[in-house]
Amino acid sequence: MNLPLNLAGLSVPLPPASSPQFINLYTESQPRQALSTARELTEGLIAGKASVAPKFFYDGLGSKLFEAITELDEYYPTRTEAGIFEACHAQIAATLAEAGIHRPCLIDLGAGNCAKATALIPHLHPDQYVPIDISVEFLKGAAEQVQNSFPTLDIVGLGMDFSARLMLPEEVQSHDRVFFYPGSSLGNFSPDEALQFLQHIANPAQGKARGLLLGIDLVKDTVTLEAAYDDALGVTAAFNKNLLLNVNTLLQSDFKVRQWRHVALFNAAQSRIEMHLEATCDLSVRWPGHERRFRAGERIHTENSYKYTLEGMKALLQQAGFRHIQHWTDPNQWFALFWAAV
Ligand code: AVJ
Repeated sequence: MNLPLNLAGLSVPLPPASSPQFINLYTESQPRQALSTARELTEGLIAGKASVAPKFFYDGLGSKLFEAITELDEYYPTRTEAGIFEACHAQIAATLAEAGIHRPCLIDLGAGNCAKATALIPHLHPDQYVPIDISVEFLKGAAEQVQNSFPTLDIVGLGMDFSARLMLPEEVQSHDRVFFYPGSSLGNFSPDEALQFLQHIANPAQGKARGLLLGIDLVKDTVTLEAAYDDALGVTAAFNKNLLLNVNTLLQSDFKVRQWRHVALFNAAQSRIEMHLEATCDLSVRWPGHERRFRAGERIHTENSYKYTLEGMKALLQQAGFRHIQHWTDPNQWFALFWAAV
């Protein structure tokens, strides 16, 4: 907090805050959270078609592996989105100003290393910056870096699993909220779930949002898409397999990483990249109270990453209740940035 200090009637500003506020609402160490996580993982693992939700990629190492993915040649989304921001930040700032939003509260959903917001903050001049991520320790470090770059910015970091429910504490400024959902992370939801999530943000009584700045990956040729999720170096394979190590920690299970193979494919009918882990031999996994056998070739579904068309995303945003929808894209139309007002 940057409150003025009152000395003999003189108001002397304090030096800038050196560390951001941080509120952790996702505490794996708390028995209640640990129990519901164990239930969720068990349910997915004992199902006929086994699955683990993609939020379980992001332990400390997972967040670092994802950061490495964003630097790969094959992984075009991060680079392409950054290019759109660079080319269009003045138009984006003008769009917000036209909507009467001058000092937004920028709420960064799945902020990770906060790199995208760091590039945007000098152009949007937020009053408050609220990075949110499930990877709590990683986010703490990133929020401190942002504070170093912008010493006077009011930052409220939130450790939170917002895929379940987006509930913001009262420390988050309630006026001029702009939700920032970059990187195409909305693509992890099915279109139905995405609609529900967007409806929640667009509902004035719930999100108290003025608008949404959304980055979304677009449908393109299968070769480009599949290469982005199966890179030559094997970083995405490591990112996918690391999920098993995180599950071992959370569930006390005994997955052996070497028994699994990374699979990424574009499911054109559903317009989504799918990632799976495939058993390379007959094997069994044990955790307290359970055992699951896998046949060689059997898979655990770990991620869907839906790809949209410009028209499809515009329709979804309209259906969710947003207005004045605009978008910016790169010359190849590989990625799009949408503005949607409430
Ligand atoms: C963080 C969900 C946007 O789907 O492209 C990257 C995650 N998975 N490589 C994506 C991811 C494999 C990423 N999102």
